[in-house]
Amino acid sequence: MSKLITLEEFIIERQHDFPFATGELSRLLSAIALASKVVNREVNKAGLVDITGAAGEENVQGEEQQKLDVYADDVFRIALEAQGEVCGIASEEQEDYVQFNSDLNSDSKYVVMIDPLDGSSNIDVNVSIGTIFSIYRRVSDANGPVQLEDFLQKGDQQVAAGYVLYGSSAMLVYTTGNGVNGFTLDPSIGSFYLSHPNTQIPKSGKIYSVNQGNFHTFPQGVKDYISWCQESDKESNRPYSARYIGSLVADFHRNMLKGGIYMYPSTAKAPNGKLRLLYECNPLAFLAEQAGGTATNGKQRIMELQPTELHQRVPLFIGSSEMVAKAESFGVVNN
Ligand code: AHM
Ligand code: MG
Repeated sequence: MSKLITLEEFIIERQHDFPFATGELSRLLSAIALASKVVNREVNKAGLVDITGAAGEENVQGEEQQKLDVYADDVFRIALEAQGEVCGIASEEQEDYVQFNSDLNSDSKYVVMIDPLDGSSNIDVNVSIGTIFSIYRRVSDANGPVQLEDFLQKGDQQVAAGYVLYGSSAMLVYTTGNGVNGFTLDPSIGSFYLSHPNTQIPKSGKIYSVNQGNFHTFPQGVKDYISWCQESDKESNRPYSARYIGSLVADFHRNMLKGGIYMYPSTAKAPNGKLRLLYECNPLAFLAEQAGGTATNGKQRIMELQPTELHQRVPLFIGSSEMVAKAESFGVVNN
């Protein structure tokens, strides 16, 4: 039997790859892994206990919140605060960022951006959901309170990012800027094991993922690209297959392993697309690029966009580099 490598062993082994390595980032990642196991346990129980269903509140974007969203948000916040390496977090589920005030956190160097449970419309129907996280070094004075500017950094400033996929297996996939590595949870032992070392997105693929129900309100270039994906052409393996789970983490993960493009363009209802730059697009863009793929808003790299607000939305085209370039060539930004 080849040697199994646990996530914790791997994080420590790779610590020296990280430019500011002092063990803090390693501990931070371990706290995220621990919280994700707790959330995974609840996700797995969701069909058994009466935990699913709307919590009766709307989140800051006016969307209905599910109970597990609230639960996951609490679990990650509590784990990150208790662990002490983080001075504040911003969550898709909270209107404003949260500052951690305890002695443990007062001089911490990191802030975390998190979408605690993405794809929440899939909780009730036993379909994969995910957590997405993004880690930055704070830029404000370490002796004062954490500031909005600590959270409004370009994606290029991320020091680590990753996701947890609660699927047929739970997986944690992350990068610290030295490639992408994936770990699969052995639920009987409660450990993540390295299962997808140095993951690379194929340069091209046969899958396009988009909510085609919005077709009529997409920019003309997106419509033209989709029609092109559906045309027959032996040489370029078309028609492509359409695969859309409606859970970004699951769609992204599949495309990363098999090759493909995921798109959430602007629509009539959502002129800037639906997805959030800080909680969803930047972390996945960092992973995509680290795996050899691309992430753009249709004309510019996601990670070079300057955020102006916490819950900013942006169109997203992400996945295999040749496919994203092809989509862009159709002029997929707003008419
Ligand atoms: P959420 O953060 O409210 O769960 O929304 C994000 C999700 C993504 O996971 C998914 O790709 C997309 O929204 C699906 O949206 P739509 O139903 O409009 O296609
Ligand atoms: Mg989300």
